[in-house]
Amino acid sequence: MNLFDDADDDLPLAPGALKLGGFARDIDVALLAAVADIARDAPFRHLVTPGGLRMSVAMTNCGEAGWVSDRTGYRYESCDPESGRPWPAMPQLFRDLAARAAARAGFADFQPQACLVNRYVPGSKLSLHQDRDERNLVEPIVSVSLGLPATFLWGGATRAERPHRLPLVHGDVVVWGGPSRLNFHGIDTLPQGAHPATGALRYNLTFRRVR
Ligand code: MD3
Ligand code: FE
Repeated sequence: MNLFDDADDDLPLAPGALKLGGFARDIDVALLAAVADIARDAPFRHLVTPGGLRMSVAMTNCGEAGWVSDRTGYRYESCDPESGRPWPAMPQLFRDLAARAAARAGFADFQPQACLVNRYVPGSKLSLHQDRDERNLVEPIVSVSLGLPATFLWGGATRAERPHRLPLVHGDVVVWGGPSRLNFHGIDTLPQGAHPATGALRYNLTFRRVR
């Protein structure tokens, strides 16, 4: 008997938004190996916000476009500004996972263009924000959590709404589409911890159509 079984259920969060508990757990080793490959080509870096603050989350990308931030703003770029080369190709394993998850949430034929890879250490956080740098707001965003558990902060359509708190653990996948696509959201300060697959790290992959 598994008393924690409900963590692996499909959990509707809002119209168009569905948590698939543990959906990526059985391919975790391959996903993490692919992240390591990507980071060899396009190393994790701490981007600077337009306001001049260094982000505590380290980021890299793969796919035909990658999200970047600097003093001039936020945008998607087809080349890594650090190397001047195209971002690493998106692994087929990533494409297949994103498409399978999206399909299960009712979004057929999802073909992500960009994968932003976030890396958290204990103490890192992602302040409440909206994802609105994508020209395509019809397709969902698919997110995959690996490593240390985190508390996802899920706000409403305005910054004023106090966010709900949702635990995200290793292998969880969430498909964010429909009316909640523009909701404010973030990740609370990551607690100390150690995970068998990642040590003292949390990774999050987000798959997007951006153009
Ligand atoms: C809800 N990443 O990269 S993933 C981000 O865990 C980001 O690193 C968080 O927010 C992370 O922009 C959360 C879940 C997520 C991603 C995008 C969303 C939830 C979302 C866009 C709209 C609504
Ligand atoms: Fe976001």
